[in-house]
Amino acid sequence: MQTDKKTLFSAAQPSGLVTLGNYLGAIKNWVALQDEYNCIYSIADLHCLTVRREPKELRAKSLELLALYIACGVDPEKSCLFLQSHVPAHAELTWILNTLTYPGELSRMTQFKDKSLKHADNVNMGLMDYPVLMAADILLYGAEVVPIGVDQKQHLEITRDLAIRFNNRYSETFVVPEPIIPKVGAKIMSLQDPAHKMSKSDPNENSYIAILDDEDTVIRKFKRAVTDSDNSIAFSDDKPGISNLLTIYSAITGETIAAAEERFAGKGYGEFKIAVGEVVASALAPIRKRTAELLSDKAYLDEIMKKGAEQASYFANKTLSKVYRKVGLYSPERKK
Ligand code: ATP
Ligand code: LTN
Repeated sequence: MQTDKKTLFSAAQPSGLVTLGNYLGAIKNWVALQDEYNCIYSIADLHCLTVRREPKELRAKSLELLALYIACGVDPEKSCLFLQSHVPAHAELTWILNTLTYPGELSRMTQFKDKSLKHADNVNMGLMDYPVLMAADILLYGAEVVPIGVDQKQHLEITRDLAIRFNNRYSETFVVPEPIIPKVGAKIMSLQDPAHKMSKSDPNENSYIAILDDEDTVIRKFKRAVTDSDNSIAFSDDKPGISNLLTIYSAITGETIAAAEERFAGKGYGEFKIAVGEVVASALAPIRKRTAELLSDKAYLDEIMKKGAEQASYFANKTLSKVYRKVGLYSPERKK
């Protein structure tokens, strides 16, 4: 890792299938930013425990997500890739930050409210504390920028608040991070209900595209996408289904939304949906193939995550020692 560049941190949860929303809102951007920043990308397995998981599945998904990051173009030679649970400093800094966090500010978080409704039988402290662990992730590395989808913006704001609060109470310690939110693709909507974001935890499989879906499945899901009864391919607030498809087309091809509208002017919805399906399917096919290849070489993936955890620990422990000192935790003199 080069230190003359600004540091960037981001993560995703190994919580199930990675969707086209995760790819366009986050991971695609991670790849593009690798040369400009000193990038650290984590697999947020501790965050994942805030809802009930099958332990065996969580383990498998963690490895799969690492393979997927690499298959999407995150280069382990350029960026640091590691599992959050392999660097204990994340949990340790969370404890310190908890002492500066008020329950009221956590219970107001939109994601906490949504997930409490969705998992009403398991509203645990971890679910509420989720943003503090996320703040620890970011602050440990002095990250100046954090590429995320729109849904995580509120968590970045609390991260900034905690950094400023700590700095004010104990003296300048943390960098106050800025979000990077993509212009197109920051909030991909469900294909079945364009009023809601595309989410891997949606029980209706037709509502999302998984990055590992095969070509026929991708095209079939786009053919079934919910649109309006009108027949003009135009981006507008009262046409959320078609607008979402135009956004996906534009984010995948790099063509502007206006150019895409022109390309499909006068064409029917059926033809447009197939065209979107085809560009998405051909963008995802090489990722699917590469993920399978990588997963067949577990030793290679284990090596990458071990090296990543070592690199990450070095920076994280340095920050944590500084924090422990500033808050007044005693440390014995080191012998020379
Ligand atoms: P869940 O849907 O289970 O709550 P998630 O997909 O929101 O999970 P992560 O896997 O941690 O959670 O998200 C990884 C990244 O993908 C985050 O930066 C998030 O903002 C982004 N993201 C998630 N859904 C979308 C979406 N529909 N559109 C754009 N970006 C998204
Ligand atoms: N909560 C995030 C995943 C995440 C994250 C982070 C993102 C965990 N720690 C630090 C950016 C920075 C989500 O996308 N659901």
